Amino acid sequence: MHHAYQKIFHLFFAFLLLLTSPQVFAGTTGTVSYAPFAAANIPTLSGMMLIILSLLLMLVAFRSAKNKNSGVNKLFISLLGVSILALGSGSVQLANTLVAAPAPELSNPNGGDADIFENRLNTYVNTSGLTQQITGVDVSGIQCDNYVGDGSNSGECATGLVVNSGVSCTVDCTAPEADLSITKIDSADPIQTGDSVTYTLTVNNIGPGIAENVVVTDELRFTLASTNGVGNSVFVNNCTIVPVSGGEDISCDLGNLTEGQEVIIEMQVISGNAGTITNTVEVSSDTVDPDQSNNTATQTTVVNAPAPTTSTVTVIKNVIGDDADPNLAFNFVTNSTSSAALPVEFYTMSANDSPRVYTGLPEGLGVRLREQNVPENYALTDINCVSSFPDSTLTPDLAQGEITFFLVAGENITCTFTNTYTAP
Ligand SMILES: [Ca+2]
Ligand SMILES: [Ca+2]
Repeated sequence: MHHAYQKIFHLFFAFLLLLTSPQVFAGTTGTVSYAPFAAANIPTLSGMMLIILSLLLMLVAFRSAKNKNSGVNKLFISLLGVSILALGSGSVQLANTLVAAPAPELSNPNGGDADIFENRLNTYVNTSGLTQQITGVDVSGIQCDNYVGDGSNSGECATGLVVNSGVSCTVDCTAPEADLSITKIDSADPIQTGDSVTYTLTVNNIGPGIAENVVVTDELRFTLASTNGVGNSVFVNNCTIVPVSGGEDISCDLGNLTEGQEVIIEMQVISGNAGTITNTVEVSSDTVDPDQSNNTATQTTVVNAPAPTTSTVTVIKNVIGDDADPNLAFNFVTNSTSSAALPVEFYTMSANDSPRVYTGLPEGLGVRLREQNVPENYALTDINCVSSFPDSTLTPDLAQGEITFFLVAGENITCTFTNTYTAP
């Protein structure tokens, strides 16, 4: 199929690219801070929450002492509040004051900091032998869009998370995926041979991440007639012709595309012959694309041959009957409303003769085909005319042995005159 296209089409491509510069990120690391956890029975409260709670409890204890003078309850509530205040304050202080050497694990029993690295799933195993609590996670200086940090993600190292000995938490800084898409539309369909059609390719990064090293490939080898077909190609910006087995492709290096970034490529095609242009483009990048279904686009464009403006008339001689002589000549006369286009012609035809063909006849020409002086025992029994245009009215006059009609532009009419042999 593709070879057929190669024979049919001669294409001319011109590309226009709209690009912006790629985005660059710094490559520093972040930090997970942790500290020993002293109250495993209250695992879900953050340090600040513990302070607030302890202050409330102390307020309750104060009012209880003032209003009810209930010694036992006052003492109990006051002690509880102070103990929680101490715990909460300790947690906050540990986060601010304890600085340990960066470690890939939560290995220091006294707490510390662990590095967070870009482009990986950072996993922190608590090997300290004690229960630890995450006191802070800093990803402000690194590319880590996958990290949520609000405690809603199970297993994520979030501030306040209690990590039991031997258990791990994670900070997901894997590179985000980027869903690239490409579409291709044609400016006209169908077109005529010699016409041009402009294909518009639209590349879009749906995101969420940056698509790195985006390349658009047009498998021109399946579309073009030959290498001569791209001899006159003009490419702007980053599109180049790439020799491949079986022909040439087009490759466009678009660099990095940020989320939402769109690139328009315009491709002009000039058809050579009738048929159908089928062309496929593909977009790819170094970044993981979760949806490959929108990475290719195929467009077809029908190319019609220009409608003929002149007409053709064909006369066929047919003779039937058991004893009919296929070599017997019958007399014909053809004339028209324009002697220049179709002068009066007298001629003979037998059933063995090739059809008589008149070509290049102009639109509106009136034509008369007539069989006359029919030989004895060969009655003219049918005049059957067929037009290439179904709407044409063709009414023979069998008694007169003739048919007249006016030609429509591009019309082809074939008339068969049938004589039937009748034995004497
Ligand atoms: Ca995609
Ligand atoms: Ca189309």
